[in-house]
Amino acid sequence: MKLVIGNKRYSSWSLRGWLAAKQSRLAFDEIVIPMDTPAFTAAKADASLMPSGKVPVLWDGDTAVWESLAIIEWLADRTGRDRFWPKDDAARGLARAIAAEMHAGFVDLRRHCPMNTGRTYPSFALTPEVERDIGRIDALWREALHGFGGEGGPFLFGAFGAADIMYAPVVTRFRTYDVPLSETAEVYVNAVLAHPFMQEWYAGAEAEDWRLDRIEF
Ligand SMILES: N[C@@H](CCC(=O)N[C@@H](CS)C(=O)NCC(=O)O)C(=O)O
Repeated sequence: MKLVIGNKRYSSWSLRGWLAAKQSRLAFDEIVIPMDTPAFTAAKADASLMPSGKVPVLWDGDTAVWESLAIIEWLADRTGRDRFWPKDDAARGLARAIAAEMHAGFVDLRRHCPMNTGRTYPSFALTPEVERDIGRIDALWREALHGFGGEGGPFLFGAFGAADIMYAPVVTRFRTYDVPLSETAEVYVNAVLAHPFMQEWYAGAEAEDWRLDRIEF
């Protein structure tokens, strides 16, 4: 398999695809194409690399799978649902719902607080719309963590899985933008940032020397 992604410092959707590939435990090659470069523009026009013009894209042989949730589902089909989703029906229903809500929503948070793994902005001024997104995410996390988190791990549904993968870039944003959270959510943020896959991603981001002025404000 190969996974086409953007900059590790900035590409939040790429992080989701990459975490899904890591979580599958299947071997994959990583193709990093820095965004806002002629190489990225060329790749966007190349259907043999980026059929939707966006990253991430997972190539499994000749099959391309884009959209982070679709990549998770493809890999869950390949490796077994339990690696990604909770076994319990009620937990899995909630996990799927909150993963889908992340995929489709939280536009204000995503727009105003772009992912940047290399920076922190202490006391960042949040708009009311962004605060609404944050409040909703904090409540969803608490619902998952209080309902099912005791099953064996510090992640949303016990063990690290699809819901954590979908929210991992939000976790980085909460740290970058110094977002005040509930105690439960703060503990969860620390657990995700300490996960070995996240540490590996941060190290990769740190090693990059591409910088985008539109994000480094
Ligand atoms: N809904 C898509 C979002 C993919 C996406 O927006 N990727 C961004 C990078 S984080 C991208 O490729 N942007 C480049 C562009 O739109 O030109 C997913 O779940 O993967």
